[in-house]
Amino acid sequence: MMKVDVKIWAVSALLLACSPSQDTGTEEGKDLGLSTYYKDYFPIGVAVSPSALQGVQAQLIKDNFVSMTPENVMKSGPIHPQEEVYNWAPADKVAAFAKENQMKLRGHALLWHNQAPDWLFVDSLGNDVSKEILYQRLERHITDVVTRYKDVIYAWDVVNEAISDESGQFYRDSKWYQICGEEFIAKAFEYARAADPNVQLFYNDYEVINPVKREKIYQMVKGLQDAGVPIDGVGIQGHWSVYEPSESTLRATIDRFTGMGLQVQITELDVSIYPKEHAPRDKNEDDDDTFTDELKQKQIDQYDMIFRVFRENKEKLSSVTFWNVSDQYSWLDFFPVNGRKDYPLLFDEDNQPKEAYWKVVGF
Ligand code: 9MR
Repeated sequence: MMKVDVKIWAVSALLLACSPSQDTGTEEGKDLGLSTYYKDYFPIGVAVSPSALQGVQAQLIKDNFVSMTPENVMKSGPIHPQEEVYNWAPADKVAAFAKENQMKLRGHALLWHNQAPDWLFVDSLGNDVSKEILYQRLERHITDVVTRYKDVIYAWDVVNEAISDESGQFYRDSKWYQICGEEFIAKAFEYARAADPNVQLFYNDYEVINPVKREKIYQMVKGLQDAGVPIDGVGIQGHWSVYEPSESTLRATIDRFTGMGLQVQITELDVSIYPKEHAPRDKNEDDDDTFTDELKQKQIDQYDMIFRVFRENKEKLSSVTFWNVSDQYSWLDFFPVNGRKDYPLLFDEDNQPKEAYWKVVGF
């Protein structure tokens, strides 16, 4: 008898937990977890460091997210610091957590101008290597990293941020571009496809809401597709603010990349409480980092709009990922203004859901 009761209770609890339409579902204190509310829309992920995978944040991650992206540990500098040295342990930890908890994992990032190791670009005398040598190194790096996580990673950011922010310049003037020209982009996708025929391959960038940069990204991606380069999707990072984007700009941004036959994902979402700046600078006396009621309301409204647009575009978006877990720590505490606290996420400094969270799940 006892056993039957327990079973009935467990089944009802499961039904309750899986149903976003329960009218009590969005009341504070009866939280189903962010991803459960969105289970009929798109998977929701979060960028993590290995240190977030224990204690309070680990629980928060398990309760709210069904996907993860390693914030730093799979980038080429951290994971491949010297030509013959791989630092697998931190990345393995993220991969193991994903497997243990049946979470999806996005790989980030195989080729980036930032956080790339110095050895990659120079010979033993410190001179730039030829493009042939750079391609050999890139192929080995991509093959080794993609192969190691083949069993758990479903999508890779293959090339990150190759387009310039300057309106008069198409490609970013990176070490990759200086040595190889634009061809390195196609090569990276080809090496990744050869290492894993099944993984989804993405181009990922920020400031896609800027119409000039967006058009350059579109043209580049279209060019890759037309040339038969194995690209499966575009990652719109989404480092936004309470002041941008507007609803019409957000819609235009998503729409530009749909209809290409590619996946579109929001890969690095956060909503800063400050006007957006892209260059690092020192903190000055005008930098007030009080999270005022007015800013809280602006952030609630902005998150509300963003997720409404995402929901309306659920057929076009295959995933939405937040960049960091909670306001306890975010990369925006150090950038662009070092030491200026930001509050960009849906969970507060104590890892509790903010009002913006309740707004996002209360549809
Ligand atoms: O969040 C990352 C931060 O911890 C690193 O210090 C920084 C290095 O530049 O990279 C941050 O992540 C970036 C991501 O890899 C690519 N898009 C922009 C992200 C924020 O800068």
